[in-house]
Amino acid sequence: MPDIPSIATLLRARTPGHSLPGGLYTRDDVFAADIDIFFHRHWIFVGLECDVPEPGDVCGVDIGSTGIVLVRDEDGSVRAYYNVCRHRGARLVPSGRGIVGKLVCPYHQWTYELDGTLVLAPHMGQDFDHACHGLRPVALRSIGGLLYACLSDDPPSDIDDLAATMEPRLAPYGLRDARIAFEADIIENGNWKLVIENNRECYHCGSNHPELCASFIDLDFGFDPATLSDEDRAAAAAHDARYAARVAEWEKAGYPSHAVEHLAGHATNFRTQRLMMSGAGESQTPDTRAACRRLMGDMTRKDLGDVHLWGHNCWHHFMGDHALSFMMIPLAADRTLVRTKWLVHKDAVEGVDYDLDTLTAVWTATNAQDAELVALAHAGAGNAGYTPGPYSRFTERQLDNFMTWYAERMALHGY
Ligand code: 3BY
Ligand code: FES
Ligand code: FE
Repeated sequence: MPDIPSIATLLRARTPGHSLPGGLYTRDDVFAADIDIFFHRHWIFVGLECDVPEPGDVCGVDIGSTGIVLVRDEDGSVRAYYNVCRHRGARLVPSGRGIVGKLVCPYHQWTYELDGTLVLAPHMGQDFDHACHGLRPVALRSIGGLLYACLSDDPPSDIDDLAATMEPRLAPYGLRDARIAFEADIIENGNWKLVIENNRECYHCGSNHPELCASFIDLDFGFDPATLSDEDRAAAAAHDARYAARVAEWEKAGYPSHAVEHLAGHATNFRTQRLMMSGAGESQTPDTRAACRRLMGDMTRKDLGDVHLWGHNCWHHFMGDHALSFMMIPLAADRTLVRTKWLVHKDAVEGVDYDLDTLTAVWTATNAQDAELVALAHAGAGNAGYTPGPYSRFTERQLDNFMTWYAERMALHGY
């Protein structure tokens, strides 16, 4: 029986510019380390302010075995607590959205205010100290209406950089006043890092995503410039010039658009950029035109492209008429939850301002296609014949950037 290499050995065996040694995608001990480091010690995207729009709205979110509950309190602030009762630790609320007056534990009815204070604990005696048994808070930040939580007692401080970059970019989209028009959960049969890899390239788009390709333009020009004909090189240069002109025009109009990347060297992984879209350029819909007549927030224009934001467990698209928010939570080494929310202005009315099928068509199809691709990649990573393969320097450089960040964070946490 050969020795099983340690996680650190697998990480050291990684060849930059290549996919990971298979065990880093498939092994249970790596999954446990990933959850501990990337989901319990880093800021992760957990939901939206519009998941809990009114005081008394709650939303349970499970991150591995650790559940949290998002709560809109009486003052209108969103708070997060561990979803665990301070009596004997029963889970307080089920996962998903609900409405409560107070948070009442189903087991022995300990009762908490929305601000987490314990107000009722029957039969605990005169000398029982309620004040010492409030719900345990979880660090939470709302960035333009996107909720990020960190389960560590010492959350990375560079969440401030994400906030400084995204608050002005998101403000016109009014996410705090948006409504979730539709939500879909998919459990993908693959490791979370394969979900990330799949999301950070569009090498696979042309052959797999006919619906998305109507509007989506790849971030990275997918060709080696050295192999291009003069004609194609001129077309690529014209594309770059058109994009640069759009960015300049958007920025002059007050809409930040240039790329900002915080990858290796940062704790909080993010990348944002305002992207052009193809066709009519308005929205990720089958005909590339706005699906919703009522625009998001204060938006008055439909030609402001797509503000794209990635984190290590999320990706989002903010467009004039609607927004898409994807949260990714690993369930096991080979299973990952991808939760998609389609957002519209809170006053937009289904059937009047938008047709739900038109709104959701592109990403319903794209998610299903991506789930199949991730399952294929995971199946291959567990094959005895698997060896790490080369990322394209032209279309897959973001995969290498992600894995460099991943390996760096693992090393900083002792691997
Ligand atoms: O991040 C996204 O949403 C896009 C779509 C397909 C691949 N990816 C770059
Ligand atoms: Fe919650 Fe007993 S465990 S009241
Ligand atoms: Fe895809």
